[in-house]
Amino acid sequence: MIVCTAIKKVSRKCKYAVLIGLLLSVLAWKASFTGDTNRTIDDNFATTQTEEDKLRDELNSRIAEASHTNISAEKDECPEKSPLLVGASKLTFESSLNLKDVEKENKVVTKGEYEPSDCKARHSVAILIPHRNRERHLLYLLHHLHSFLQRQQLHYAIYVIHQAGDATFNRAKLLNVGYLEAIKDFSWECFIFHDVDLVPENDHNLYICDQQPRHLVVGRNVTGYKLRYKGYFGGVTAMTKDQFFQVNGFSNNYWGWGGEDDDLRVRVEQQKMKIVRPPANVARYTMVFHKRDSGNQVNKNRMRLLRQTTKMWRVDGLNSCVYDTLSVGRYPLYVNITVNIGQPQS
Ligand code: UD2
Ligand code: MN
Repeated sequence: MIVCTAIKKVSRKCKYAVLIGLLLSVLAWKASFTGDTNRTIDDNFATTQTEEDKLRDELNSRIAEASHTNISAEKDECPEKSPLLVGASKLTFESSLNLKDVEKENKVVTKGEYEPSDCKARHSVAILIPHRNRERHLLYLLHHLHSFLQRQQLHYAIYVIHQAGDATFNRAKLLNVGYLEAIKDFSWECFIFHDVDLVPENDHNLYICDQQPRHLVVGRNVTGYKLRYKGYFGGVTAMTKDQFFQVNGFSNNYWGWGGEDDDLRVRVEQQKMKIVRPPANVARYTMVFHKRDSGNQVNKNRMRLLRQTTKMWRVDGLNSCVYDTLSVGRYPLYVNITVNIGQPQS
C-alpha cells in the first residue's frame, strides 16, 4: 500500500515535470521565432500598405473620373441663344484647302461627332449628306459647317451617304439610308437633310428641328436669294425623327435629278404638317458652282411619280428601303456610309 502511494506521488511529479518542460520548450521555440515572425508581419504589413496605397490611389482617380463624368453629365444646359454666334460671315473657298487643314481646325470633333465641353447641348442633330463625286464640295462644306454647328452649341454628327457604283443617282433614297443608319448610332432627335454644295452664310440659321418640318434654304446666291417657288422644299431641310417617320421618309423611286423634294412636301402636307422657314435674311446659302453631274440626268418620270405620291407614300419610303451597306468609315470629320442602293427598274 505504502509502495503504491509512493509510486502515485512520483508519477504525479513526473506529469508536472513533463508539463513544465513542454511549456518551457514552447516558450523557447516562440522566442526563437519572434524576430522573424515580427519581420514577416511587418513585411506583410508593408506589402499590404503599398497595395492599399495603390488601390486607394486608383480608387481616388476613379472617383475623380466619375465625379468629372458627373460634372459633365450635370453640366448646365447651354444658353437658349448661343453667345458664340457671329451672324453673317464671309465665306471663303480656297483652292489650296485640304482635308488635313480642316481636321486640324476641328480637333474637338471625334468620328464626325461633337458636343460642347462647357455646357449640355439642348439639341442632338444628325446631318445627312447625299454624295458621289463631289469631294471638293464636301471639303468646303466640312470646313464651314463644323465651326458653324459648334458656334450653335449643338451636339451633332455628320454622315455622308455615298452612292457606290455609277448607276443613276438617287438623292432621296440615300437620305433614307442615312436616317436608318444614323438611328443605329444614337437616338438623334433631329435630322438635317443637306445638299453637299450648299454652304450656310449666317449662323443665326439654326440647325434645329421644330414642331413642324423646316426648310432652311430661302435664298441662294445663284437665285438672287429668292425663294424659288412657294412649295419649294429642296436643298436643306430639318425634320424630327418622328416627323420623318410619320411621312415614311422620302420615296425611293426618284432616280436622277428632280421631283424628290416636291414628293416629300406632298407627304408632309398630307400629314397636315406645315413647312416653316427662318427669316429670309438669315436663311441664305452660297451654292458652290457646279454643272449637272453625269449619272444624275433629269428624271423624266418625276411628274408621273408626283401624281402618285398620295397613293404610294405608305408603301414607298423608309419601310421599303432596301440597300446593302458596303462600308462604314468613321473618319475624324464625318461618318462615311458607302452603300449599294441598286438601280432604277426599267
Ligand atoms: C436641287 C435641290 C436639291 C435636289 C435637286 C433635285 C436646291 C438648292 N437643291 O439641287 O435638294 O432637290 O435639285 O434632285 O434646290 N449629288 C452628288 N453627286 C451627284 C449628284 C448629286 O453628290 O452626282 C448630291 C449632292 O449632295 C448635291 C445633291 O445631290 O448637292 C443635289 O444635286 P444637284 O446639286 O446636282 O442638284 P441642284 O443643285 O439642282
Ligand atoms: Mn446643287
